[in-house]
Amino acid sequence: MNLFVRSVAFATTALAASAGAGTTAWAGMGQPSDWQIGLQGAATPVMESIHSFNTFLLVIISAIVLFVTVLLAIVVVRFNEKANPVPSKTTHNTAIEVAWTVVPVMILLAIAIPSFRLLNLELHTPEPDMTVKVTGHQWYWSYEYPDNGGFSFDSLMIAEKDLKPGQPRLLAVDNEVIVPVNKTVRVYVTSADVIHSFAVPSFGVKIDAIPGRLNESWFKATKEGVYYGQCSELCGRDHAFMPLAVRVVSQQDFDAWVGQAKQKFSEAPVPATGQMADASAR
Ligand SMILES: [Cu+2]
Repeated sequence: MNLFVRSVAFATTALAASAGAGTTAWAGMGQPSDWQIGLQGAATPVMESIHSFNTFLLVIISAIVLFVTVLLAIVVVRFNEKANPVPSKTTHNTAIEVAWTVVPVMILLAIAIPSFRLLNLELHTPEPDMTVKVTGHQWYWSYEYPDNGGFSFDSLMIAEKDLKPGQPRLLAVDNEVIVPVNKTVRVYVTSADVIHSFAVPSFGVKIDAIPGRLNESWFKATKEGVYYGQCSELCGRDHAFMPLAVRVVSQQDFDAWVGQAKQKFSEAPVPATGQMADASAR
């Protein structure tokens, strides 16, 4: 019995430790990785908070699982018919009844407080440094930079046969969203046709793109790099083929890109027609 309890304790602790570590050590940054079991790496303060909350919950649920397993083991071993032929007829125990009401309430409170704090962080955009407007289409995204000259462009997935080395399959796009590092970026999200969802796991952002409505979210990327996401609301035939790619660069590189982008995207306004002429490529 002691050995059993000890092995359950060991297994649960190991599971909690490995899954907790998985959120940072094993998970990809900006994209999924092989054998990943945790969340993607955190590139914004919001995602860092999501990581901590996730780890906190994991500790709580591991402790509960351990506790219930131990109780169950005690019941099975000590109170089976052979070990305990004459069962007690006890029906009430005030102390235990108060405890099993109060303790779960305390646990729920301990979860609710950081949970609401996290929701508040996600939902209240701090004073933004710039805005990007994101529009979902069947089946691609378009982006507009109202604070940087108002240019806009479409962003389409690169077909598998056209991928360059290092570009991830089903995630790489022709025109990435470029944003400066350590700047608060407000995203306005809407849709031109059906409901899509703008989601970048490493930023901790997921918000629906709804036709006729303007949703708002924000992120402040603290690490340079490319962060991928996917449409996260089933939107039709090519739902799986409208990835999001956000490249976080230094302010200097961002300014240089804005200069080029203004020219590039104003010269040839891209007609938003069905881009899936090469659907056979996938
Ligand atoms: Cu979709």
